[in-house]
Amino acid sequence: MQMNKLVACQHRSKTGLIAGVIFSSLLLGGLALSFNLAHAHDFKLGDLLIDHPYATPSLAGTRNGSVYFKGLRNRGGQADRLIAAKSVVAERVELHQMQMDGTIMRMREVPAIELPARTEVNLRHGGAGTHHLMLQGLKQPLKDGDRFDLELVFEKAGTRKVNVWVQTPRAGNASHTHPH
Ligand SMILES: [Cu+2]
Repeated sequence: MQMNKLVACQHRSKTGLIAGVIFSSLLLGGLALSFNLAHAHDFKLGDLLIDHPYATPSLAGTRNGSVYFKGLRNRGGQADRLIAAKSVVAERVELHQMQMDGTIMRMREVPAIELPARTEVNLRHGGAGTHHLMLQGLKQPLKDGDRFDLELVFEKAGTRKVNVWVQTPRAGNASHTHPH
């Protein structure tokens, strides 16, 4: 619809043609941008790439939630550490690690998540040894489709605000217990 109007105006005059070309570029640029935003979701901070932060919808009756990442990549030659996080949606955000305790999977709070040089750390949900961020005291339940800001504090790289997408994980090992 809009494209047709632009094409029509391009035939009117030389000025119209130039304006039309500029408007077309802007329009196409806008389309390309929204396409990228819909499909890619990552944040950069120095050598760090924070890939797709996501949270799972709240379980009924709980006031905590977990934030995961597709990955946290350190592309630099120097190790860094994630040392803290905070968000307005929760009273407190803790760094957690899953650990096997006999046959039971438990999680414990850790002071930092190590990001060795030239390494990608897996922070997806599930699995012994994996990390996640724990939202404690959620002000309201997280619902599928919600988005919220989260501030990540790295020891060397500094602070980066990222946007977390609330989504139901695809079929797989989505469940781990949160005995808080
Ligand atoms: Cu946890």
